[in-house]
Amino acid sequence: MKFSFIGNKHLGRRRVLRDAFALAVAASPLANLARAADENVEEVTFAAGPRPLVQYPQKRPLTLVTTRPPHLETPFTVFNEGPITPNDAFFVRYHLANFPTSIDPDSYRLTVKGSVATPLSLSLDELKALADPVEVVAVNQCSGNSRGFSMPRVFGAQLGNGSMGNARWLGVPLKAVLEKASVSAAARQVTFRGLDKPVLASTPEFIKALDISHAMNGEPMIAWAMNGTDLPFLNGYPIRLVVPGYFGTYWVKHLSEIEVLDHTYDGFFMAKGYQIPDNDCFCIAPGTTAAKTRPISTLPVRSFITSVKHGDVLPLNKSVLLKGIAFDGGAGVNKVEVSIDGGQRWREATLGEDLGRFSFREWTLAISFDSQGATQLMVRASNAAGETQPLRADWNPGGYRRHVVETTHVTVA
Ligand SMILES: Nc1nc2c(c(=O)[nH]1)N[C@H]1C(S)=C(S)[C@@H](COP(=O)(O)O)O[C@H]1N2
Ligand SMILES: [Mo]
Repeated sequence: MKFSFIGNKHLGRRRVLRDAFALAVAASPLANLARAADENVEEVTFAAGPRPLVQYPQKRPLTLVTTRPPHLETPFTVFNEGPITPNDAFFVRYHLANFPTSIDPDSYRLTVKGSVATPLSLSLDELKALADPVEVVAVNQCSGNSRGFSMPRVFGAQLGNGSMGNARWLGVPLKAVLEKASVSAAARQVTFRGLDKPVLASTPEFIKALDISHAMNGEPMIAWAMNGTDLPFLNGYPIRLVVPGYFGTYWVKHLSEIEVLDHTYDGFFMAKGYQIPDNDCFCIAPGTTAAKTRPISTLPVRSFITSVKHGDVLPLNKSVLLKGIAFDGGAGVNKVEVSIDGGQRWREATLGEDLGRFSFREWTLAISFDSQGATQLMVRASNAAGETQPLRADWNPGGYRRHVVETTHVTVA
Protein backbone atom coordinates (compact mmCIF):
# COMPACT_ATOMS: atom_id res chain seq x y z
CA MET A 1 0.00 0.00 0.00
CA LYS A 2 1.23 3.50 -0.81
CA PHE A 3 0.00 6.68 0.81
CA SER A 4 0.27 9.86 -1.16
CA PHE A 5 0.09 12.15 1.84
CA ILE A 6 3.57 11.10 2.92
CA GLY A 7 5.65 14.03 1.76
CA ASN A 8 5.41 17.78 2.16
CA LYS A 9 8.50 17.42 4.21
CA HIS A 10 9.78 20.97 3.98
CA LEU A 11 6.49 22.56 4.72
CA GLY A 12 6.07 20.13 7.60
CA ARG A 13 9.47 20.93 8.92
CA ARG A 14 9.02 24.69 8.92
CA ARG A 15 5.74 24.30 10.70
CA VAL A 16 7.14 22.07 13.38
CA LEU A 17 10.08 24.37 14.05
CA ARG A 18 7.80 27.37 14.33
CA ASP A 19 5.48 25.45 16.63
CA ALA A 20 8.45 24.16 18.58
CA PHE A 21 9.44 27.73 19.34
CA ALA A 22 5.95 28.43 20.59
CA LEU A 23 6.19 25.25 22.61
CA ALA A 24 9.30 26.49 24.39
CA VAL A 25 7.25 29.47 25.53
CA ALA A 26 4.30 27.35 26.49
CA ALA A 27 6.45 25.01 28.56
CA SER A 28 7.58 27.76 30.91
CA PRO A 29 5.64 28.48 34.13
CA LEU A 30 1.90 28.38 34.42
CA ALA A 31 1.58 32.15 34.28
CA ASN A 32 2.79 32.06 30.70
CA LEU A 33 0.01 29.73 29.69
CA ALA A 34 -2.04 32.85 29.72
CA ARG A 35 -4.56 31.70 27.18
CA ALA A 36 -6.32 29.60 29.82
CA ALA A 37 -10.04 29.99 29.30
CA ASP A 38 -11.11 30.01 32.94
CA GLU A 39 -14.75 30.71 32.32
CA ASN A 40 -15.01 27.49 30.34
CA VAL A 41 -14.01 24.81 32.84
CA GLU A 42 -14.55 21.11 32.36
CA GLU A 43 -17.62 19.75 34.10
CA VAL A 44 -15.77 17.06 36.08
CA THR A 45 -15.30 18.39 39.60
CA PHE A 46 -12.72 16.82 41.85
CA ALA A 47 -11.81 17.59 45.43
CA ALA A 48 -9.38 20.16 44.06
CA GLY A 49 -12.21 21.92 42.21
CA PRO A 50 -12.91 22.37 38.51
CA ARG A 51 -9.95 22.28 36.16
CA PRO A 52 -8.97 25.10 33.78
CA LEU A 53 -8.49 24.77 30.04
CA VAL A 54 -5.03 25.61 28.65
CA GLN A 55 -3.74 26.16 25.14
CA TYR A 56 -0.52 24.53 23.88
CA PRO A 57 0.94 24.67 20.35
CA GLN A 58 -0.98 22.61 17.75
CA LYS A 59 -3.75 22.05 20.31
CA ARG A 60 -7.17 23.53 20.97
CA PRO A 61 -7.82 24.39 24.63
CA LEU A 62 -7.45 21.18 26.66
CA THR A 63 -8.10 20.37 30.31
CA LEU A 64 -5.06 20.98 32.50
CA VAL A 65 -3.96 18.16 34.82
CA THR A 66 -0.32 19.14 35.43
CA THR A 67 2.01 21.73 33.85
CA ARG A 68 5.48 20.29 34.43
CA PRO A 69 5.58 17.87 32.75
CA PRO A 70 2.50 18.66 30.65
CA HIS A 71 -0.51 16.47 31.19
CA LEU A 72 -3.57 17.66 29.30
CA GLU A 73 -6.89 15.87 28.95
CA THR A 74 -9.35 15.88 26.06
CA PRO A 75 -12.55 17.73 27.04
CA PHE A 76 -15.17 14.98 27.17
CA THR A 77 -17.57 16.58 24.67
CA VAL A 78 -15.00 15.86 21.92
CA PHE A 79 -15.84 12.15 22.17
CA ASN A 80 -19.39 12.91 21.02
CA GLU A 81 -18.18 14.44 17.75
CA GLY A 82 -17.11 11.17 16.13
CA PRO A 83 -15.09 8.01 16.69
CA ILE A 84 -11.78 9.60 15.65
CA THR A 85 -10.21 12.05 18.12
CA PRO A 86 -8.86 15.07 16.20
CA ASN A 87 -5.11 15.67 16.57
CA ASP A 88 -5.60 19.10 18.12
CA ALA A 89 -7.86 17.61 20.79
CA PHE A 90 -5.77 14.51 21.55
CA PHE A 91 -4.62 14.24 25.18
CA VAL A 92 -0.99 14.73 26.19
CA ARG A 93 0.98 13.00 28.90
CA TYR A 94 4.67 13.09 29.85
CA HIS A 95 6.51 11.75 32.91
CA LEU A 96 9.71 13.76 32.69
CA ALA A 97 9.90 17.55 32.79
CA ASN A 98 12.89 17.66 30.44
CA PHE A 99 11.02 16.89 27.24
CA PRO A 100 12.14 18.15 23.81
CA THR A 101 10.81 21.46 22.55
CA SER A 102 12.43 21.42 19.13
CA ILE A 103 13.40 18.49 16.89
CA ASP A 104 15.21 18.59 13.54
CA PRO A 105 13.72 15.84 11.36
CA ASP A 106 16.74 15.90 9.00
CA SER A 107 19.23 14.86 11.67
CA TYR A 108 16.81 12.63 13.60
CA ARG A 109 18.02 9.04 14.05
CA LEU A 110 16.39 5.91 15.41
CA THR A 111 19.01 3.51 16.72
CA VAL A 112 18.54 -0.23 17.15
CA LYS A 113 21.11 -2.03 19.28
CA GLY A 114 21.68 -4.84 21.77
CA SER A 115 21.16 -8.51 20.89
CA VAL A 116 21.09 -7.96 17.13
CA ALA A 117 23.44 -9.00 14.33
CA THR A 118 23.23 -5.58 12.59
CA PRO A 119 22.86 -2.49 14.81
CA LEU A 120 21.01 0.27 12.95
CA SER A 121 20.93 4.04 12.90
CA LEU A 122 18.00 5.00 10.69
CA SER A 123 17.08 8.42 9.34
CA LEU A 124 13.37 9.15 9.04
CA ASP A 125 13.54 8.61 5.28
CA GLU A 126 15.27 5.26 5.76
CA LEU A 127 12.68 4.19 8.32
CA LYS A 128 9.80 5.14 6.02
CA ALA A 129 11.36 3.22 3.11
CA LEU A 130 12.07 0.12 5.16
CA ALA A 131 8.73 -1.61 4.56
CA ASP A 132 5.30 -0.93 3.06
CA PRO A 133 3.44 1.46 5.37
CA VAL A 134 0.65 0.01 7.48
CA GLU A 135 -2.34 1.75 9.00
CA VAL A 136 -4.36 0.96 12.11
CA VAL A 137 -7.11 2.78 13.97
CA ALA A 138 -6.36 2.29 17.65
CA VAL A 139 -7.20 3.70 21.06
CA ASN A 140 -4.39 5.21 23.12
CA GLN A 141 -5.61 5.19 26.73
CA CYS A 142 -3.55 6.14 29.77
CA SER A 143 -3.41 3.44 32.46
CA GLY A 144 -4.62 6.01 34.96
CA ASN A 145 -7.50 7.33 32.85
CA SER A 146 -10.43 8.04 35.25
CA ARG A 147 -8.20 7.49 38.29
CA GLY A 148 -9.75 10.56 39.93
CA PHE A 149 -12.95 8.57 40.45
CA SER A 150 -11.21 5.84 42.50
CA MET A 151 -12.85 5.30 45.90
CA PRO A 152 -11.03 5.37 48.22
CA ARG A 153 -8.85 7.92 46.50
CA VAL A 154 -5.41 6.91 45.26
CA PHE A 155 -2.15 8.82 44.82
CA GLY A 156 -1.22 10.18 41.40
CA ALA A 157 -2.67 12.72 39.00
CA GLN A 158 -6.44 12.92 39.53
CA LEU A 159 -7.51 12.15 35.98
CA GLY A 160 -11.03 12.45 34.59
CA ASN A 161 -12.13 10.44 31.56
CA GLY A 162 -10.17 12.47 29.01
CA SER A 163 -6.82 10.65 29.01
CA MET A 164 -7.77 8.56 26.00
CA GLY A 165 -8.13 9.06 22.28
CA ASN A 166 -8.66 7.14 19.06
CA ALA A 167 -6.63 7.85 15.92
CA ARG A 168 -5.63 6.40 12.56
CA TRP A 169 -1.91 5.67 12.85
CA LEU A 170 0.44 5.21 9.88
CA GLY A 171 3.89 3.70 10.09
CA VAL A 172 5.94 0.55 9.61
CA PRO A 173 5.62 -2.63 11.67
CA LEU A 174 8.14 -2.80 14.51
CA LYS A 175 8.76 -6.35 13.28
CA ALA A 176 10.16 -5.05 9.97
CA VAL A 177 12.70 -2.87 11.80
CA LEU A 178 13.76 -5.69 14.12
CA GLU A 179 14.08 -8.10 11.19
CA LYS A 180 16.31 -5.60 9.42
CA ALA A 181 18.58 -5.65 12.48
CA SER A 182 18.45 -9.48 12.74
CA VAL A 183 17.42 -10.20 16.31
CA SER A 184 19.53 -12.86 18.03
CA ALA A 185 17.96 -16.16 19.10
CA ALA A 186 18.66 -15.25 22.74
CA ALA A 187 16.37 -12.17 22.64
CA ARG A 188 13.81 -11.96 25.48
CA GLN A 189 12.59 -8.35 25.53
CA VAL A 190 12.87 -5.13 23.54
CA THR A 191 13.13 -1.73 25.25
CA PHE A 192 12.04 1.66 23.92
CA ARG A 193 13.36 5.08 24.87
CA GLY A 194 12.31 8.54 23.72
CA LEU A 195 14.12 11.88 23.66
CA ASP A 196 12.77 13.15 26.97
CA LYS A 197 15.08 13.04 29.96
CA PRO A 198 14.82 13.37 33.73
CA VAL A 199 15.69 16.76 35.23
CA LEU A 200 17.37 15.14 38.24
CA ALA A 201 19.92 12.33 38.06
CA SER A 202 17.92 10.45 40.71
CA THR A 203 14.77 10.31 38.53
CA PRO A 204 14.53 7.09 36.49
CA GLU A 205 14.48 7.36 32.70
CA PHE A 206 11.22 6.61 30.91
CA ILE A 207 11.99 3.29 29.22
CA LYS A 208 9.35 0.67 28.42
CA ALA A 209 9.71 -2.98 27.36
CA LEU A 210 7.74 -5.52 25.33
CA ASP A 211 8.35 -9.26 25.20
CA ILE A 212 10.14 -10.27 22.00
CA SER A 213 7.15 -12.40 20.91
CA HIS A 214 4.88 -9.34 21.16
CA ALA A 215 7.41 -7.04 19.47
CA MET A 216 7.59 -9.50 16.54
CA ASN A 217 3.87 -10.34 16.19
CA GLY A 218 3.26 -7.64 13.56
CA GLU A 219 0.92 -5.46 15.66
CA PRO A 220 3.20 -2.90 17.33
CA MET A 221 4.30 -0.25 14.86
CA ILE A 222 6.52 2.78 14.59
CA ALA A 223 4.18 5.55 13.48
CA TRP A 224 4.99 8.94 11.94
CA ALA A 225 1.47 10.05 11.03
CA MET A 226 -1.77 10.38 12.91
CA ASN A 227 -5.11 11.03 11.18
CA GLY A 228 -3.33 11.81 7.92
CA THR A 229 -0.71 14.33 9.07
CA ASP A 230 2.58 14.40 10.99
CA LEU A 231 2.29 13.46 14.65
CA PRO A 232 1.62 16.60 16.70
CA PHE A 233 4.78 17.58 18.54
CA LEU A 234 3.30 16.77 21.96
CA ASN A 235 2.07 13.36 20.74
CA GLY A 236 5.55 12.15 19.86
CA TYR A 237 6.83 13.94 16.73
CA PRO A 238 8.49 12.68 14.57
CA ILE A 239 7.91 9.00 15.47
CA ARG A 240 6.30 7.04 18.28
CA LEU A 241 5.61 3.45 19.15
CA VAL A 242 1.97 2.38 18.68
CA VAL A 243 0.97 -0.78 20.54
CA PRO A 244 -2.63 -1.57 19.52
CA GLY A 245 -4.73 -2.91 22.38
CA TYR A 246 -2.15 -1.98 25.02
CA PHE A 247 -2.29 0.92 27.46
CA GLY A 248 -0.65 4.20 26.39
CA THR A 249 2.31 3.78 28.71
CA TYR A 250 3.95 1.53 26.07
CA TRP A 251 3.39 4.03 23.23
CA VAL A 252 6.81 5.70 23.62
CA LYS A 253 6.95 9.17 22.03
CA HIS A 254 9.91 10.78 20.20
CA LEU A 255 11.18 7.20 19.87
CA SER A 256 14.96 7.33 19.56
CA GLU A 257 16.43 4.07 20.82
CA ILE A 258 15.38 0.44 20.60
CA GLU A 259 17.44 -2.14 22.47
CA VAL A 260 17.04 -5.89 22.21
CA LEU A 261 17.78 -7.63 25.52
CA ASP A 262 18.57 -11.26 26.32
CA HIS A 263 16.85 -10.82 29.70
CA THR A 264 13.77 -9.19 31.22
CA TYR A 265 14.18 -5.42 31.60
CA ASP A 266 14.01 -4.35 35.25
CA GLY A 267 14.02 -0.54 35.01
CA PHE A 268 11.66 1.56 37.14
CA PHE A 269 8.81 2.10 34.67
CA MET A 270 8.46 -1.66 34.09
CA ALA A 271 9.44 -3.28 37.40
CA LYS A 272 8.05 -0.65 39.83
CA GLY A 273 5.75 1.75 37.97
CA TYR A 274 2.63 0.58 36.13
CA GLN A 275 2.34 -2.63 38.13
CA ILE A 276 -1.11 -4.12 38.80
CA PRO A 277 -2.18 -6.95 41.12
CA ASP A 278 -1.54 -10.28 39.37
CA ASN A 279 -4.95 -11.95 39.81
CA ASP A 280 -8.19 -12.38 37.83
CA CYS A 281 -9.57 -8.89 38.50
CA PHE A 282 -6.19 -7.10 38.72
CA CYS A 283 -7.65 -5.71 41.94
CA ILE A 284 -7.35 -5.88 45.71
CA ALA A 285 -9.43 -4.73 48.68
CA PRO A 286 -8.42 -1.19 49.71
CA GLY A 287 -5.89 -1.30 52.53
CA THR A 288 -4.51 -4.71 51.57
CA THR A 289 -1.36 -5.55 49.58
CA ALA A 290 -1.20 -7.62 46.39
CA ALA A 291 0.52 -10.98 46.88
CA LYS A 292 2.05 -10.59 43.44
CA THR A 293 2.03 -7.87 40.78
CA ARG A 294 2.70 -7.72 37.03
CA PRO A 295 3.13 -4.99 34.40
CA ILE A 296 -0.13 -3.54 33.07
CA SER A 297 -0.93 -4.72 29.54
CA THR A 298 -4.18 -4.73 27.51
CA LEU A 299 -7.25 -2.47 27.66
CA PRO A 300 -10.31 -3.94 29.37
CA VAL A 301 -13.68 -3.50 27.63
CA ARG A 302 -15.14 -0.08 28.37
CA SER A 303 -17.98 2.21 27.25
CA PHE A 304 -19.30 5.74 27.73
CA ILE A 305 -22.41 7.75 27.00
CA THR A 306 -21.14 10.87 25.20
CA SER A 307 -24.37 12.67 24.24
CA VAL A 308 -25.60 13.28 27.80
CA LYS A 309 -23.74 14.53 30.84
CA HIS A 310 -24.39 14.56 34.59
CA GLY A 311 -27.14 17.00 35.50
CA ASP A 312 -28.77 17.17 32.06
CA VAL A 313 -32.54 17.57 31.96
CA LEU A 314 -34.19 15.27 29.39
CA PRO A 315 -37.74 15.51 28.01
CA LEU A 316 -40.69 13.32 29.03
CA ASN A 317 -42.47 11.15 26.40
CA LYS A 318 -40.20 12.26 23.59
CA SER A 319 -37.66 10.24 21.62
CA VAL A 320 -34.05 10.97 22.62
CA LEU A 321 -31.16 9.49 20.65
CA LEU A 322 -28.47 8.38 23.12
CA LYS A 323 -25.00 8.07 21.67
CA GLY A 324 -21.62 6.92 22.90
CA ILE A 325 -18.45 4.92 22.35
CA ALA A 326 -17.16 1.47 23.33
CA PHE A 327 -13.75 -0.19 22.94
CA ASP A 328 -11.56 -2.98 24.21
CA GLY A 329 -8.07 -4.43 23.83
CA GLY A 330 -8.67 -6.05 20.46
CA ALA A 331 -11.07 -8.98 20.95
CA GLY A 332 -13.71 -6.62 19.49
CA VAL A 333 -16.80 -5.05 21.10
CA ASN A 334 -19.84 -7.12 20.12
CA LYS A 335 -22.57 -5.78 22.41
CA VAL A 336 -23.50 -2.50 24.09
CA GLU A 337 -26.43 -2.42 26.52
CA VAL A 338 -28.03 0.67 28.00
CA SER A 339 -30.24 1.12 31.04
CA ILE A 340 -32.29 4.27 31.62
CA ASP A 341 -33.70 3.17 34.98
CA GLY A 342 -30.57 2.75 37.08
CA GLY A 343 -29.80 -0.80 35.98
CA GLN A 344 -33.17 -2.57 36.28
CA ARG A 345 -33.78 -3.17 32.59
CA TRP A 346 -31.17 -3.22 29.81
CA ARG A 347 -31.66 -2.65 26.10
CA GLU A 348 -29.23 -3.39 23.30
CA ALA A 349 -27.82 -0.40 21.41
CA THR A 350 -27.02 -0.33 17.68
CA LEU A 351 -23.31 -0.49 16.91
CA GLY A 352 -21.86 2.03 14.44
CA GLU A 353 -19.22 1.60 11.77
CA ASP A 354 -16.49 -0.96 12.52
CA LEU A 355 -13.14 0.85 12.10
CA GLY A 356 -11.19 -2.19 13.28
CA ARG A 357 -10.90 -4.16 16.49
CA PHE A 358 -8.63 -1.65 18.26
CA SER A 359 -10.82 1.40 17.53
CA PHE A 360 -13.59 3.25 19.35
CA ARG A 361 -16.93 1.86 18.16
CA GLU A 362 -19.83 4.28 18.17
CA TRP A 363 -23.23 3.15 19.43
CA THR A 364 -26.70 4.73 19.39
CA LEU A 365 -30.02 3.97 21.03
CA ALA A 366 -33.33 5.83 20.75
CA ILE A 367 -35.06 5.95 24.13
CA SER A 368 -38.00 7.75 25.69
CA PHE A 369 -38.87 8.31 29.32
CA ASP A 370 -42.40 7.62 30.60
CA SER A 371 -41.98 9.03 34.09
CA GLN A 372 -40.64 12.25 35.56
CA GLY A 373 -37.89 12.73 38.12
CA ALA A 374 -34.30 11.74 38.77
CA THR A 375 -32.91 8.65 37.04
CA GLN A 376 -29.59 7.09 36.07
CA LEU A 377 -28.42 6.18 32.59
CA MET A 378 -25.93 3.32 32.46
CA VAL A 379 -23.92 1.71 29.66
CA ARG A 380 -22.24 -1.69 29.57
CA ALA A 381 -20.16 -3.14 26.71
CA SER A 382 -19.13 -6.76 26.12
CA ASN A 383 -16.55 -8.19 23.75
CA ALA A 384 -15.96 -11.26 21.61
CA ALA A 385 -13.85 -12.81 24.38
CA GLY A 386 -16.94 -12.87 26.64
CA GLU A 387 -15.69 -10.04 28.86
CA THR A 388 -18.00 -7.34 30.16
CA GLN A 389 -17.83 -4.37 32.53
CA PRO A 390 -18.40 -4.77 36.29
CA LEU A 391 -21.25 -2.89 38.00
CA ARG A 392 -19.00 -2.06 40.94
CA ALA A 393 -15.53 -0.63 40.40
CA ASP A 394 -12.51 -2.81 41.07
CA TRP A 395 -9.84 -1.09 43.14
CA ASN A 396 -6.06 -1.14 42.92
CA PRO A 397 -3.47 1.15 44.50
CA GLY A 398 -2.50 2.81 41.19
CA GLY A 399 -6.10 3.50 40.18
CA TYR A 400 -5.25 1.73 36.92
CA ARG A 401 -7.46 0.27 34.16
CA ARG A 402 -10.77 1.60 35.50
CA HIS A 403 -13.63 0.08 33.49
CA VAL A 404 -16.69 0.06 35.76
CA VAL A 405 -20.13 0.54 34.13
CA GLU A 406 -20.52 4.33 33.88
CA THR A 407 -23.59 5.98 35.41
CA THR A 408 -24.94 9.38 34.31
CA HIS A 409 -27.36 11.15 36.67
CA VAL A 410 -30.10 13.03 34.82
CA THR A 411 -33.56 14.45 35.47
CA VAL A 412 -36.63 13.83 33.31
CA ALA A 413 -38.95 16.83 33.19
N1 LIG B 1 8.79 9.62 25.50
C1 LIG B 1 7.69 9.40 26.25
N2 LIG B 1 6.73 8.65 25.74
C2 LIG B 1 5.60 8.40 26.45
C3 LIG B 1 5.43 8.92 27.76
C4 LIG B 1 6.49 9.71 28.27
O1 LIG B 1 6.44 10.20 29.41
N3 LIG B 1 7.59 9.94 27.48
N4 LIG B 1 4.28 8.65 28.46
C5 LIG B 1 3.48 7.49 28.04
C6 LIG B 1 2.15 7.44 28.62
S1 LIG B 1 2.03 6.95 30.25
C7 LIG B 1 1.03 7.69 27.89
S2 LIG B 1 -0.51 7.53 28.58
C8 LIG B 1 1.12 8.07 26.47
C9 LIG B 1 0.31 9.31 26.18
O2 LIG B 1 0.36 9.59 24.81
P1 LIG B 1 -0.01 11.05 24.28
O3 LIG B 1 0.75 12.05 25.09
O4 LIG B 1 0.31 11.06 22.85
O5 LIG B 1 -1.49 11.21 24.50
O6 LIG B 1 2.45 8.32 26.07
C10 LIG B 1 3.38 7.39 26.53
N5 LIG B 1 4.64 7.64 25.88
MO1 LIG C 1 -0.15 6.90 30.89
